[in-house]
Amino acid sequence: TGRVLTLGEGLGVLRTGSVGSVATASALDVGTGGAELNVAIGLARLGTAVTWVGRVGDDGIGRRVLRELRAEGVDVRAAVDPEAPTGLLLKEFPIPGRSVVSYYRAGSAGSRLSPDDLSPIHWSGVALLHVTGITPAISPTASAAVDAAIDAASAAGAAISFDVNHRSRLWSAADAAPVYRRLAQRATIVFAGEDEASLLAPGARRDAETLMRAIASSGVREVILKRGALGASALVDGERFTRDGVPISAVDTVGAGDAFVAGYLAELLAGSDVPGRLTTAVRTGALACLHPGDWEGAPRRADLALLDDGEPVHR
Ligand code: KDG
Repeated sequence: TGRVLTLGEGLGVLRTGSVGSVATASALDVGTGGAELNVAIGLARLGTAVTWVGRVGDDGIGRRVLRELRAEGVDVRAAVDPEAPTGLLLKEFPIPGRSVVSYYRAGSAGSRLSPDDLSPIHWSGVALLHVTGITPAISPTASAAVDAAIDAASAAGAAISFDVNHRSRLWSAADAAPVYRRLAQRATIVFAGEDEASLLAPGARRDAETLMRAIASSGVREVILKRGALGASALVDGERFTRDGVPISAVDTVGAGDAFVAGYLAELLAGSDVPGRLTTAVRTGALACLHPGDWEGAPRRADLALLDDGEPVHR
């Protein structure tokens, strides 16, 4: 075991209550999100000690981000920035099960993350650093913070987990791909969707095995291919594993990948083998799809069994 450390932007999430558009909705639900925040909460719910590092504005949304993280048992190392607002994300559901996200985050407090924000961190207790491809997209200083975190974590002997998380609304694939390749080369564990894997391994044939072997060839020990409803594949120390998805009817898939990562990493740190890690990961990912929020559906350990249990009512 040991602590996970993650860093990134925490956002307010405003979403239509059900199918609808902000153009006509009369009310919006308020929540929070941000890929690394989602992973941190997912881990905390599964019993893994986790620290989140980030910056929020001196505003209600920023206070909400910090409250939610603390309420969920995440250790928070956050700066409150009086000079910039907390960023926002708008989520609309044009048809059932389909989500459309818009960002209001340019110049946000979270994007002012920099290597200085890491100075209070004691790396000795950190077993694993988790970063995503979103943080380098939001600003040059945030990108530098990711590199500085990898430097410090590597020096402390921690494992490095990298989830590509390509966001085409933040930067182009052409700009992003070299950064993703550089981060993947420094990682112990890489998570990618199939399209993202192609960014890491340009020119490789697009079947799972070829993509995973191409990514592993740069020295990555564990490559995990997230395949959404189809489940996941992994290549760990040269050995291939697959796990089918869990059939559910998705309300909102935003955040499912983060819950999947939390499930995988929680099991890794608890000492589970690769099949055990994948079994939990596809379940945490599936359960996260059942809630319209970005992390609220992420399960606690006891909730994992809900997917097997036909009982509609527990009394
Ligand atoms: O993975 C879910 C995230 O995408 C969401 O919570 C918001 O971090 C976010 C982003 O940049 O899209």
